Amino acid sequence: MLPSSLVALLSSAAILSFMAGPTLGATDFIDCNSPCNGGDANYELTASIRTMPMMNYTYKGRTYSREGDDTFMGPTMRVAPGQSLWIKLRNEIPMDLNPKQVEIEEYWEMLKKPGEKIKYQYYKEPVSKPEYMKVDHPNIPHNFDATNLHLHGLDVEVHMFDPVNTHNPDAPHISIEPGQCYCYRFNVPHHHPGGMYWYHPHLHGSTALQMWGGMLGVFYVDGPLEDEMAAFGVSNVHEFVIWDPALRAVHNEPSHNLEVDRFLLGQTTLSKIHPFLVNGKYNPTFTTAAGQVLWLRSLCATVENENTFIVYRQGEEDQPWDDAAIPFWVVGSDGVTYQKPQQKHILVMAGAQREEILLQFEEPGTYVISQQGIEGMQFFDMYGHPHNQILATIVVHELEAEKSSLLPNKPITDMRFTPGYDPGEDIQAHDIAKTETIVFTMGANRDQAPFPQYYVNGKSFAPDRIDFFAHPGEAVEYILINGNHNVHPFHIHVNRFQIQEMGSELSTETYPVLKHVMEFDPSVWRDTVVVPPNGRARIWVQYKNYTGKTVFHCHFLAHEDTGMMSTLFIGPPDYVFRLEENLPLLIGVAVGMVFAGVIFVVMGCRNGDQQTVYRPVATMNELKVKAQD
Ligand SMILES: [Cu+2]
Repeated sequence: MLPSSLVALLSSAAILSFMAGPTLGATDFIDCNSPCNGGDANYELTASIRTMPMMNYTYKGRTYSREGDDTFMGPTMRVAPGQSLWIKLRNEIPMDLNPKQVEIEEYWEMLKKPGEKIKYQYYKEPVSKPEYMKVDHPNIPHNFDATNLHLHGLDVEVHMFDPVNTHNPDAPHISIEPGQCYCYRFNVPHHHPGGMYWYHPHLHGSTALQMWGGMLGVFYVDGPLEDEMAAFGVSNVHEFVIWDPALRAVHNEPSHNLEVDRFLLGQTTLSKIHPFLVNGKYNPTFTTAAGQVLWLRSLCATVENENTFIVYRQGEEDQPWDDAAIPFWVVGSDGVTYQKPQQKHILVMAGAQREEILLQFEEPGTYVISQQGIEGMQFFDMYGHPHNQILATIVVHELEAEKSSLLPNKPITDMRFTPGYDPGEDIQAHDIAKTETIVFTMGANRDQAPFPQYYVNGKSFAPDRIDFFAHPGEAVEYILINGNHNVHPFHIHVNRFQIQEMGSELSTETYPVLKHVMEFDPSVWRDTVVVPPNGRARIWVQYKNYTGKTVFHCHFLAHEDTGMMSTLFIGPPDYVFRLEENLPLLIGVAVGMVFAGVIFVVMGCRNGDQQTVYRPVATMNELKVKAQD
């Protein structure tokens, strides 16, 4: 009896330990009093809610800025290639504030009545009761007071899921609740290109809300560009951070309070005003001298809008850009420096893209940087979204004779820079391990929440489902398809790509700016690309050193929060025992073991019977009878 009960005990212990799942890996949550400063570079960020004046509004939103700061932006961070970087993120956003998660009844009420908010009355009919709505809970905006951190464009450890660098395919989002602290530890590789990057929160459900509040900051990786610019005599350098906060007049008072906004309900709230601000100001002024080079390190940190960058002499901004725009030079994109400056007369930028821009004016005067011509391709193109607007003004003074030291020591066209990527690293066709298709589409079904719906390959985001796999060292071709009439900027974490092709079914005659949306140089490395409306982009991603569970998504953050994101696993995932997947096998094993145990016991009993009941005569007689037959 002892061996069979021992077997049963051992097998049930094994089953129980399987059922408990993987032992929880260490996480990087820390006690807020504990230090997080063991890196070569150490930073501390605090998320909180602050009120500050902006334009004619009193603005209240979630921010990394601190008491006394006159900007919504967080502190600038900097690291050198090869350094370790530790960031302590503290969440001081008060718990349980508004906005509450949108109730299903509110969606239902809104969707019943097509009108100014809902253009899409010709899609699936609404249902007769809110309880009949099809609800996709993970993709309804939520988690407003929790947060986390994304280092956008950096080639560092995966850090969307807990802990940093996780290889557990079931790992949950890093979600830092009010009052909690997290210690992010990164290793910036020696080969990392030096340039302009940025950081922002990335918790599914609250990314757009927190970015509308101003949770963003600039991040630099040291590189040769700054010294090389200084050597050319380029010293008039400014950041140019474009941002589209959601402002809303409340009770005719020029104030805005994100806390009372019913976040993203329908995503088409007409009461919102979305101006473009530059460095947190409406139409700020930059100054330079004739002949001097003005270096604008630009970041398009918009939540859900693209914009153009066109330079005009003031008063000429109504002229076609092909005739009247003043050319400028771009010397780097998305943190990667070019070897040679490229001349442009218009740039179309979408959320997350960075461009290193050099401007040089021959004549004194006043100039403007204009955003225009995007109507028809902006998200929904609804009233309330930014249309034509002056982003900034540039005043160019006469160069005084004694100030010739302000001039560069060579023409911009002759400047050469150390490229962020060696030209020998360009991806070749024979490097491509596989081709995959990624389709961005929207749904506008009035029987579903959230509304509208956002999909990648027909599916909304599911954090526990792994959608794509890749391996370090391999290059993968992705064919990005945009099935919608508005743009979706594609961003992939950890690794960069080169664009091979872009196209659209729309007419560049009807949408002249589309020609510039589709302008690309296959040698340029990017981490974000605008997938043209009703169009496509074919890209080659080079997977490098870091592995684990991460994501790619649309960088219109409201789209991402409502489903337009996919999980991506780089390298082999850790084995994780999933009870629901393995239950049939487990039941089979358990039943088999019980059966084996029963047989063992029965056999044991029968052996025991033979020992106690001795019937030699009967048995022998039976055998004799058979032998005689
Ligand atoms: Cu999108």
